[in-house]
Amino acid sequence: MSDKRQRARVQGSWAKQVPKHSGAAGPKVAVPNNHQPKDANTASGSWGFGSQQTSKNFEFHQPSKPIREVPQEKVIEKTGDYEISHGPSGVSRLRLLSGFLPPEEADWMFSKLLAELPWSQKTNYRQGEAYEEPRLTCWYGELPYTYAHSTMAANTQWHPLLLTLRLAVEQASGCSFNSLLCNLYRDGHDSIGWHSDDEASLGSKPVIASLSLGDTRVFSLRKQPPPEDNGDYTYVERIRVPLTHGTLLLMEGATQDDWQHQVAKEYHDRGPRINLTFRTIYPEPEGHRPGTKIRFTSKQP
Ligand SMILES: O=C(O)CCC(=O)C(=O)O
Repeated sequence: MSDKRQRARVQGSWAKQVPKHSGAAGPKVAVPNNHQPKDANTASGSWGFGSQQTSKNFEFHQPSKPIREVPQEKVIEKTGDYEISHGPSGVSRLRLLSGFLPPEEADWMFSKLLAELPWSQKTNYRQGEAYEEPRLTCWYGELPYTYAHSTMAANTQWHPLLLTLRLAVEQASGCSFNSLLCNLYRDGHDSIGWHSDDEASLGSKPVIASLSLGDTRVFSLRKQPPPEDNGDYTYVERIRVPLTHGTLLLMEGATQDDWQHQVAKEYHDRGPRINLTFRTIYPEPEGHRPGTKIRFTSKQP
């Protein structure tokens, strides 16, 4: 290759050839000898091109906004009580009871509920557009349940196994529940998007008891961003809780005010999973639009 072609072409003229090992670290720039930085504190970047020479100094300015770090996601997988935040609405608490159901019991309960519950796919609405939820559900209680602009009629005749499980969950949690949302994730492609269980019909600071059967899925939580972040979740705290066969998870206190949760899709093999979320539903006041959120987030697919 000719000497000329080996040189870099810069701004319409051929720059001087740079020695291969200049010794300095970092990206190399052709700096003529008579334009070396004068002082170590000034990052001086100058390029001279024959007769048209320019000189520019680059100074370091402290960024006006503090540098924010994305907090590392926490993992909760051991049985215990976890205060996951304090404020702005009070204490948010998770209580995890791994192995709440012994595996052999959880096995036959899973098979029975899979075969005998009236599973169906609900149609929700977002901005007037209908979409099918990516999972199957059924709803038990005295009252219908409205979210995502569609209402689930209540199955008032509880399956006997669900009554047994409700009693066990009430004894463990010290709370009573009048309703149950059953979710069936047929495989890893079924999911539930980011949302809070904060419909007005659930009352203030609801306790939600979530019992998992079948394959493990990751239950994720993310903190609501402060108002000044305008709905940007980049810097919020995150927690992941792998929910295994027979595990009971209680969400208490301000968890539905200050956090959102989801079960994301997974793209490796996942078997079916049933999740039973026991709740208490209150009648909506007269003239109140069913499904109204306390905070204006909406249950996603
Ligand atoms: O499947 C789960 O663990 C979560 C279900 C859930 O978030 C819900 O029913 O609101």
